[in-house]
Amino acid sequence: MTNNWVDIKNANVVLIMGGNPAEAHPVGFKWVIEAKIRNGAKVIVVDPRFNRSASVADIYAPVRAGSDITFLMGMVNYLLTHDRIQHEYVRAYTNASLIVRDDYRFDDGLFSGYDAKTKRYDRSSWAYELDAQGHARRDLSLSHPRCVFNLLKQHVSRYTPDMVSQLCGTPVEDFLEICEIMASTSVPDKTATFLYALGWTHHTTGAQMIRGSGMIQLLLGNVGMAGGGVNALRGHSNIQGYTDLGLLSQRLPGYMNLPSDEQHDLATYLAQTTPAAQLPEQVNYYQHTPKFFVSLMKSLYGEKATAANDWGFDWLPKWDESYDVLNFANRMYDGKVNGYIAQGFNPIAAFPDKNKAAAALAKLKFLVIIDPLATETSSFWQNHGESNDVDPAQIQTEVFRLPSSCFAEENGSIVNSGRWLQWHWAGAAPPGEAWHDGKILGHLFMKLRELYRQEGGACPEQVLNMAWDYKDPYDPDPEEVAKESNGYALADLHDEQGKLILRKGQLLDNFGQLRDDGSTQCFNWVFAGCWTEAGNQMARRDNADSGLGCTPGWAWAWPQNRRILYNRASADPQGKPWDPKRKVISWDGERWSGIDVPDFPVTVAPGTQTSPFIMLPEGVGRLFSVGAMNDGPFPEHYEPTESPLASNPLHPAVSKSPTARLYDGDRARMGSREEFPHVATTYSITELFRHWTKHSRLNAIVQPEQFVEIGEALARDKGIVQGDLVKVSTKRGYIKAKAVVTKRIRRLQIDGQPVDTIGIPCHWGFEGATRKGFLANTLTPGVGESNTNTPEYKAFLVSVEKA
Ligand SMILES: Nc1nc2c(c(=O)[nH]1)N[C@H]1C(S)=C(S)[C@@H](COP(=O)(O)OP(=O)(O)OC[C@H]3O[C@@H](n4cnc5c(=O)[nH]c(N)nc54)[C@H](O)[C@@H]3O)O[C@H]1N2
Ligand SMILES: Nc1nc2c(c(=O)[nH]1)N[C@H]1C(S)=C(S)[C@@H](COP(=O)(O)OP(=O)(O)OC[C@H]3O[C@@H](n4cnc5c(=O)[nH]c(N)nc54)[C@H](O)[C@@H]3O)O[C@H]1N2
Ligand SMILES: [Mo]
Repeated sequence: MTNNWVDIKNANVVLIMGGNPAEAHPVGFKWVIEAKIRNGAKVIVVDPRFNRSASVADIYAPVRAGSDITFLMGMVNYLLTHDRIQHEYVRAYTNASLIVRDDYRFDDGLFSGYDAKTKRYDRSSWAYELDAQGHARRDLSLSHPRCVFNLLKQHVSRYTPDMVSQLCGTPVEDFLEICEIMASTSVPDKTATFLYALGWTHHTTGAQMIRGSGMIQLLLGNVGMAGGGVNALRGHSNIQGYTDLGLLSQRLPGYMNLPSDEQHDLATYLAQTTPAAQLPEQVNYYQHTPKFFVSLMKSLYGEKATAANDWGFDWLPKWDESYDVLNFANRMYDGKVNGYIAQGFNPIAAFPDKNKAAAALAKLKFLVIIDPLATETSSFWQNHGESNDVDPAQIQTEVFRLPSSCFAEENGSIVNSGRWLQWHWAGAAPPGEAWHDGKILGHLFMKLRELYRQEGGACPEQVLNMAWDYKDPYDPDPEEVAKESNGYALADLHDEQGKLILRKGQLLDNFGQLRDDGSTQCFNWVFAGCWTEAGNQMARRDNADSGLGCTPGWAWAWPQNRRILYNRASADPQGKPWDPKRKVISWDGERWSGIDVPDFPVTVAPGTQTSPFIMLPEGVGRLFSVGAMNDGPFPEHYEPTESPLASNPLHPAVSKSPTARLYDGDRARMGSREEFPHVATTYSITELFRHWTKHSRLNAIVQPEQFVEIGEALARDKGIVQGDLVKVSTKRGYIKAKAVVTKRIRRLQIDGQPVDTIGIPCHWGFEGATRKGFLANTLTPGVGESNTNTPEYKAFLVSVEKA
């Protein structure tokens, strides 16, 4: 989230699209209701289903699963053609005025630089035209034909209301009404917030859907404002922490990139990851990257990391490709993986294409499950009839189950969607033989290190040189680990005037104290400040409101306890709040201050070149993305990999995402619209959490049995009535479940043909206290989003019949 849960109450408009918070975030959803009650906010839901969020919304509009870019670019087109944008904000705070290179093109569905062989773009033309000093050229009058503003106008001109209706199935009147309500927030004293989650991320074009909402918010002047922003509703209670800590395969903690295969030395890596300012006098925060990185290396390798050995740079793994779930399932399937450790993860239930996943697990030599429960993955080798029809005699994988505790049985911090690190305390001791995860990992690490020490082997340095100086190395304490994330001074630290700011061994106060000379260590620079000499900031529980529901004494938010990101943009270029009633920070002639921690150097005065987005080298929000996206500088609608249309009417020759990752083996597992005519989408329900609360009897009582949702029109055509057992099939397999026949899913007219949607909640399986069922992911396709490789769980083709 750019903002936070409580701040939703400040919005005038709440647009929920690609998420269903009433169902999946029922506690946080109360702030949507607060916005309605206190502010008279309009709540809008755009979803393939009239879901539980829609049931309390002011406006609901249907959309075909996987078509949201059309809707969003249609909205951009509306805002531009009706001149409903926040002009001053757009001119000063976005890259609308920056001029793009003259070899940039978009023709017939492809941006310039496409290589059909590698399915990759050479992105060099998606860049600004530079002057002799290396700064981007700019036309603040927005009249240059190649300034971002005019390129954007041209790009979205195809997304007319009729095109939106044709591709999304949304009635034109509904679309226009929603555009008009959103446009009402283009004035400085109104804001809209976007709430989204998996309904956007689970598509081959998912990242561009999210970008689309960011572009709309920039045009409306809603980024940095209270009640504004782009707000991702995160998943598992600590999934935000997971991303912060860099657990994605290509990342390091604090959103730094793992060095790539080509970045052979520290100097090359740092030169390529530390951006130079692209506008004159621009504040550029990422110039500090070397301090973040060297402090991380000191945290990883301690005294072994020295200037002479590039702080242990060679010991870091180098990134060659994305080791995401699709890649890993494929590697296992191809017999390239010996062992797999699933800790707090149920891959056979969570991966797409379960039948392939099961075959992949069967090729492992060993599989380790670290989990408090018996998961489908731990029993993947057992025959469970139709839902897992395998022959145990043919499966040689040795499965080890290490019973772990559950989060409620340990101390630790959890990062919520609003980036708040909240400390929690164990409610009970783990039962039976269960160990804390840290203790299991500590034991594994110590044993591995012993083996490396005794036997050598490939690259022993990485394990032998790792700093592991916990009081009990077999069972690191959560408090020690949290302090390590915050970081320490490794020598007395002085400021520029020579004044002592920290003594050797003291905890850091903030990431401004980090050094690139080895005198600080910090595992995760964005967490610096969470546990200082003043104590555990995450354990604070002071609910005092500094204004607009901001509670700086409650827990601790990264970065620097800031509650609204980009809050410099809540004030105009002179530093005056756009909306006096919604003042977040302002310039008082000497300093920036306000209800929140300013995200701008507090003594740097407003000026034309000091733009608010200091984490970008150009300092302005990107309507045109330079160099960050794999699939285009502007969002473009491509059909899902399995699409109900013969072709994409926008550009029939390039119907589907040209950059989505699809392995050859998976291509053969894709179905056709002739054989599988209906669109399916998968989702969650309140009563069950993923695949684990089905083990709890109370949850099992309220949702005892697997079901799928089918609209009345299709049910009538197929002779299906409420409660019938139906079989839903894709090219990859089938499930059987009870039919819920509902008005809440409409038949849509798409490109002149009727399209029906089938809703598939995904919680049941062959373990647990509910009735046994099928894994919903038996149906889903193994194709990855162009930037993140997230599978396309939310739009694929099925057929349905009475079982
Ligand atoms: N009770 C409960 N709460 C949970 C979870 C749970 O399993 N149970 N899971 C947690 C986790 S891990 C996560 S990641 C979050 C997920 O939170 P959400 O993303 O909110 O949950 P989903 O139900 O997966 O999907 C949200 C909505 O997206 C819609 N949708 C599907 N396809 C599209 C599309 O193409 N366009 C649009 N606009 N909408 C679409 C679905 O109909 C659904 O209403 O929830 C978390 N909270
Ligand atoms: N078709 C389809 N597929 C999806 C999705 C979808 O919407 N549709 N959503 C995707 C998303 S967003 C997600 S997040 C994944 C979820 O995929 P998983 O993360 O595999 O799902 P969970 O069932 O939550 O599994 C988590 C496991 O962690 C265990 N656990 C709980 N607490 C602890 C603990 O403290 N320590 C340890 N070691 N284990 C613990 C639980 O018992 C459970 O078995 O599924 C993805 N797959
Ligand atoms: Mo998730």
